[in-house]
Amino acid sequence: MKQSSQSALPAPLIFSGGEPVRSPREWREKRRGEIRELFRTHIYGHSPAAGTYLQTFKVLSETPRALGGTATRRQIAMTFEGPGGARTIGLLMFVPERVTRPAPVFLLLDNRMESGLYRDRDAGSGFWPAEEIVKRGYAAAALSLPDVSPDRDGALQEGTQGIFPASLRTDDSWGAIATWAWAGSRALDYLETDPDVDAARAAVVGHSRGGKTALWCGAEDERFALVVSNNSGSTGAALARTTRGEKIADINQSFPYWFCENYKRYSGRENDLPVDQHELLALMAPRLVYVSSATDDAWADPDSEFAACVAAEPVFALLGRSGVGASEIPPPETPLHSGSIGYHLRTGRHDLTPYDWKCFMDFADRHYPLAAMSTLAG
Ligand code: GTR
Repeated sequence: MKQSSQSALPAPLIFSGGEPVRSPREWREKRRGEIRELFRTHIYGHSPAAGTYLQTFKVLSETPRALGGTATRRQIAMTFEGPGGARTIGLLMFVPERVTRPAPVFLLLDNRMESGLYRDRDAGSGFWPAEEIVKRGYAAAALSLPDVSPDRDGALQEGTQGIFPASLRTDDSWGAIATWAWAGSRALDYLETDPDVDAARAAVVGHSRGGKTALWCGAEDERFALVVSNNSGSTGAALARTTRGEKIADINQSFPYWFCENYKRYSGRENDLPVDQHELLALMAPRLVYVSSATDDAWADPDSEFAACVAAEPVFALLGRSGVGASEIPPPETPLHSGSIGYHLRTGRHDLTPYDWKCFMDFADRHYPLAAMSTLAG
């Protein structure tokens, strides 16, 4: 494995054969695929290719004047069929009512089932502040991850993976995180068909295990314009080699079903991994990526999350984008929003809060081309 000169991290701009990546084209056409394949084989697993299953979408309900009259609530059933059977997943969304153009969308990969609070009524949730999102002219969509695949060991076949026979699984097959991420892409398939949504301005957001999922979703699916990882930590934004929080051995021990079987080989052997997490962030380039940390979240290790942002910068630079724009972690409540890698550190514990959402939307407002933004009427 090639190491970069300043650190022990694998170098994203050196091919596995040792040659440097010399142009944006070499990155796009060869190196990006090489790195993504390493992540698939050693960490997250391979997800099924399009064409190996059928999918259908059905709008189940449409409720105007929701969220205090500001939004239409829409519930969609996404059904998938494969050789092992069929599974249906619900997608919940609110689209702003008073818009003159399709709205850009924030899709939350909801690991806490908080979005369910809004299924039939206007509830309030700091974790998914749908009212605030809509107020700012964005559509708010959410997928409940346990509905996609239960968050417990031994249950992959109960979830969406059950559309394929278990006998097809290999050591580099998708784990729960990749299954959740795959469902995020299927939600985007639906959103592309929704006339109220500007799917070219779609952000995927997740917290913690959902943040790891959002990153993998954005790495696999280049249609997402913005990828947001909140407090994602180990096997999310935090560098495996430097983290002082959760290690690969810890995560494989507690959550043996999240990643592919091959990942277990790296428990206690971080330095043998052919990639590190800055390269996952680099897979988003030249799109927008956002990492957020919290001061009391030592298990996710803010320093290693920030260091991954810095180490991803050379790839963004090669593609003509600026990165996070600082080499030291900023003080709390001082978001870094100038480049294509956004970052903030929030005071407080491991959580997804209205402050975090405000930062994500500020970042999107700043970087999405103005012409593409929906405009609130009246
Ligand atoms: C922890 C786990 C972390 C993180 C967190 C969460 O128990 O060790 O990797 O994913 O759960 O999802 O809240």
